[in-house]
Amino acid sequence: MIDRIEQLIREAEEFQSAEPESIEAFRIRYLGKKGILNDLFADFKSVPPDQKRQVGQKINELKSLVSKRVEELKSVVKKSNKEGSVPDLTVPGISLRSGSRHPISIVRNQIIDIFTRLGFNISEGPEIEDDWHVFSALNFPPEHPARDMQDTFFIEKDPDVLLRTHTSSVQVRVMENSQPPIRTISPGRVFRNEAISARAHCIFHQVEGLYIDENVSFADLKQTLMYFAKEMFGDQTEIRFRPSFFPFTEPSAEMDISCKICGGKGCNVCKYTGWLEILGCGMVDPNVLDYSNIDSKKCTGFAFGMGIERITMLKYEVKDLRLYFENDVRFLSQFSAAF
Ligand code: 2NM
Repeated sequence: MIDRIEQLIREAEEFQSAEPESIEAFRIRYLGKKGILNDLFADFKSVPPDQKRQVGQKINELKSLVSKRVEELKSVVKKSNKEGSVPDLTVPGISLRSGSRHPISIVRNQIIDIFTRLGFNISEGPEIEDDWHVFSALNFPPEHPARDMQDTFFIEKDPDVLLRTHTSSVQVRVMENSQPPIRTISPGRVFRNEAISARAHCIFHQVEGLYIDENVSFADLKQTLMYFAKEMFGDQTEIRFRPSFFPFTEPSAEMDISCKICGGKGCNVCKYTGWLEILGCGMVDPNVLDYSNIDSKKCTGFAFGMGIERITMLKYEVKDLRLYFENDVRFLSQFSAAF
């Protein structure tokens, strides 16, 4: 019997496993109800009394060895499980879908980038304005139709509180608060009381520009806006000016670019004219300078204004203004996250 127990002790010592199932099978084989140790304890009854002490010691030795071995093996498994929970860095990652920038933001940033390269700074001002900054200081006569309830959102009449209809109001504030040389652009939201359609919206975005110094000429205006057109729409872009009228500029003009869709040959985007209107501009009316305490005898200036929605429509061939405001991801995700 001693030999048999010693054989079992060697076997138990040599037992190796990292599998929880086979460690448990090992435990049951020795320590289970019908296990080896219970059999040995049963056989122990028939051991002659003079050997009982020695055999008993050997059985206990086996029992504690098996228990110790089971605990040892289990703790190795536990530890390696913990190591197994460290992520496998070779597994391909789940890629995060990055958002995209709104096309109006992309184009606004491009316009800002082009004019800051020419030395223009950026000015901002309130969306909620008063009559002075939106109309009177810009040389709008008292009965001008733009002052009509039909065109302008009035919040209060007396004192007058209204939503700006153009960002020229920001430039009035710049002129009031600084002296030439002034070179500034003012991007921002503007509001007009219009029925919403594919071509009109009551909220849209503008960038207006203003350059005031001694001897600023219409040639400076043309050169600046030609640079802008070529940077924005490509080196092949041509420009032309048509006479126009604005209360705040004299002379005033509208600038067209050669149609970049058909290259000037004529298509339905340019309505077969080969030209696309992109902005209004002109020499700042001396009255406007004087109203804001800039000496119109010493300084001249040019100004321009453009709708970002329109530039974006031409650049990306967006056919309906309403897409800019609906935030439909099928539209938005077509634009990149860059810029
Ligand atoms: C335009 C067209 C022409 C303009 C004028 C001014 C200011 F404040 F200097 F008088 N800012 N922007 C201007 C001139 C805007 O938008 C079509």
